[in-house]
This record gives sequence, structure tokens and C-alpha cells, in this order.
Amino acid sequence: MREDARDAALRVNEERLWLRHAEMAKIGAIPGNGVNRAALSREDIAARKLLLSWAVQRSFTVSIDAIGNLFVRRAGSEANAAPVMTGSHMDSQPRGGRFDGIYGVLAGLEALEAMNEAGVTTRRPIEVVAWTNEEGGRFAPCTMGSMVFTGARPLADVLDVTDNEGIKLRDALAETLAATPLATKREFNSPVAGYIEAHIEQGPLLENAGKTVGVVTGIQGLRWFNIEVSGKTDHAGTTPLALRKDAMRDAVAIINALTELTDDPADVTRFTVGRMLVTPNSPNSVASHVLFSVDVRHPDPQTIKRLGEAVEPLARKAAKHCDVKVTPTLRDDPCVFDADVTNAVEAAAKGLELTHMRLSSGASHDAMYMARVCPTGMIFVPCEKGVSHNEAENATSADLAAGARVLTAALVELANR
Ligand code: HGY
Ligand code: MN
Ligand code: MN
Repeated sequence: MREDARDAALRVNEERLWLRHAEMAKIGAIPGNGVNRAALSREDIAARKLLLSWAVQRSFTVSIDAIGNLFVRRAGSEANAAPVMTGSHMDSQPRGGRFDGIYGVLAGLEALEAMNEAGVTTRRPIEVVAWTNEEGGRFAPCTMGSMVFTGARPLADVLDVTDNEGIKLRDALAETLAATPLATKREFNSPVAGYIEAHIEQGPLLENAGKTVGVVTGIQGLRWFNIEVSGKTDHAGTTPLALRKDAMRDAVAIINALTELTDDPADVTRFTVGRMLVTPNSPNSVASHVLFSVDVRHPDPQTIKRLGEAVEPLARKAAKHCDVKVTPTLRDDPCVFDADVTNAVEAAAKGLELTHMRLSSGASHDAMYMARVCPTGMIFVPCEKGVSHNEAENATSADLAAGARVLTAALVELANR
């Protein structure tokens, strides 16, 4: 391990990192120790302002792109060299935890500060990114900021996505950009030399194996859809079933068909319907319209392709009385991370004498998109019982700091290549 990489890693300040998590957890705090910080909400804006205040205190330069991705930059000796990036997201699930996403942003900031305190100069600039709308809980799909930054989807394509209250993304985005008027605007898809994201595992493998660091090898594939079933509202008491165009009844039939499609004795396939909007949403009126989300995941490329292609035909077949509209909103094939980056993460864990193991990610991350444009890897740290997307999500300050040390060392290594 490079001496300067070790020096910087050992400057990671566990207490400062923990206290910053506590500060951030006050923004959108909900009972049970969780947070609700929806993308482009006033809580998201408050988190952005807090991050920027820490960044400018340390005279890092900050910039923002047109979808609100925030970049905190530490200069390198070669100002024009493509930066190495790190980061994650600050938005959360509605009943999210205090570590999902925010840990990767704060570990990145901690890495930059540790480099400052170690007096380390890197050839390349290093940037911490807070990606807009990774969760997709308010505005589907997820990983939207990194998707648009990397050119996988044009910004115009998502501006009219609406949340459950009918607010358009374009309006929430305009408010967020106005609230954080940064001088420097960033172009999408600017050259990036490499990307490493630190994140809690959101699964039990590290904890069960008693390992501190996860050397992440890739991310499983996923498909998201919005399915809309349109029928006719009627009186619940007087309308014979034979005459109904009951959107809820057909929605349930579709969900049952997809449950059968994704039934997997090995329990590897993931199928979730997490969001459902019903109109008129009254106990004694037949539902005229149901919109629900579909999230399907699998690590095998052929399997996720087959499952994804089966959703629409199955939905049409299962719906007996109503019209069905199936809108794919996300199509991510499984990704394998770059061997050089994965090896650099593993070497850093080894060099810092931290227990570690290789594993792939069941959860998706912005690294899924960064892997398409530059050498990418991830670092996991354990979370208690693997619980996430739940207020009870928990991690230890020692593990968070250990992951930040590995991140710091790996970033110094990559930024001098
Ligand atoms: O859905 C996911 O996998 C991520 O946690 N947003
Ligand atoms: Mn996350
Ligand atoms: Mn998440």
C-alpha cells in the first residue's frame, strides 16, 4: 500500500464521521430512529445545504448539474485530469434508515478531509457526488441522477414524472436548484477516471461471516414497471359482479400471475409490489383505476431478461375485464465491477488489516450506472441483521470508519494512476 494512502486512511476521524451522520439524521427524522428524506423535498434541500456548508468550510469546490447532482471537489496536482469520483445519495425511503446512501456521501467527504489532514496530494482531482433521487421512492425510477448524468436517459425523459401528489419532477427540481444556487454548473457525462461507492450492505452476509469490509463484485439485474389497470367505478352494493370492470380485481389477478412467474424454490428471484394508487379509493365504490409498481430482480442475465419480457404478456392475459397499460421504467442488466478497482479495494482492506470478503450486491446503487462509463467498484460495511429500508437500520461507528479508511486508501491509489 502506498505510504500516502496509508497516512490518509489513518487520518479518518471516526467521531467526526459519526457526528455528521447524527447531524444528517436530524433532517427528516421519523420515530424509530429513521429518516424520511424524499428526493427534491425540503428535507433533501436541507441535507444538500448541510453538505455544502461542510464542503466550503474545508475549501473544497462545489458544483451542480442540471438534475441536481452535487459535486464536492478536492484539487489534484493535474487540474485538468479526469477526476476519480466517490459518493452515493442523500435521499431516503419514506421509512428509511440513517445510513443508506448518506454513508457513502459522508465517507467520501471524510476521505477528502483525511487527505487534507495527512497533507496528501493526488495527481487527479477527487470528487464526492451526492446523486439526485437514487431511491426512486417519490419519483420513479431509482438511480435517476446517475442515469441522467451518464447519458443512459435524457433529462427531458423524466421531467414530467409525477409523485403521489401529482407534483412534477421538473417543479421539485426547479425548487431544489433555486435553493442551492451554485456558481459552477456541471455538464452531464464529463470524463471520470474511476468511481468507488461506499454503502452499508443492506443484507446479512458480512455480519453473519464476521467480516468488516465487503469487496463488492457487482450488482444484480433489475426491471421496474408501472402497471395501470383501467375499468369503471360502480356501486359496491348494487352492481352485479358479472357487469363490473373492477380494476382492483384485475390488478390482484395480475399480481397473482406475476407471483407465480417469479416463484423460486431457491429464493434468489426478487419480486415486489411496493406502491399502489387506487381510484376512487373508497370502500363502497368499485375501483375504476389502479396503478401499481413492479420490481423484479435476479443476478443471472438470462433469467432477468426472461422475467422482464414475461411481465407485459402475463399482465394482459391475467386482466379479464379492464384495459391494461404496462410501462417499463427501469431496465438494468446485472453489472460486474472492474477488476482493477475491486482489487484496489481488496488490497486496501488487506493493507489496513481489516477482515473482508467478496460479495455481490442485491440492492442497486448509482455504481450500476457509473460502471457503464468508468472503472467502478463498491465497498460495503455491515448493517445490523442486514435490515435496511426500515427505521431500524443500524451500523456501528467503528465499521463506518473502517469502510471510510478503505475508501480513502483506494481513492488515493486510483487518483495517482
Ligand atoms: O432499490 C434499491 O436496491 C436501492 O436500495 N435503492
Ligand atoms: Mn442506497
Ligand atoms: Mn435504498
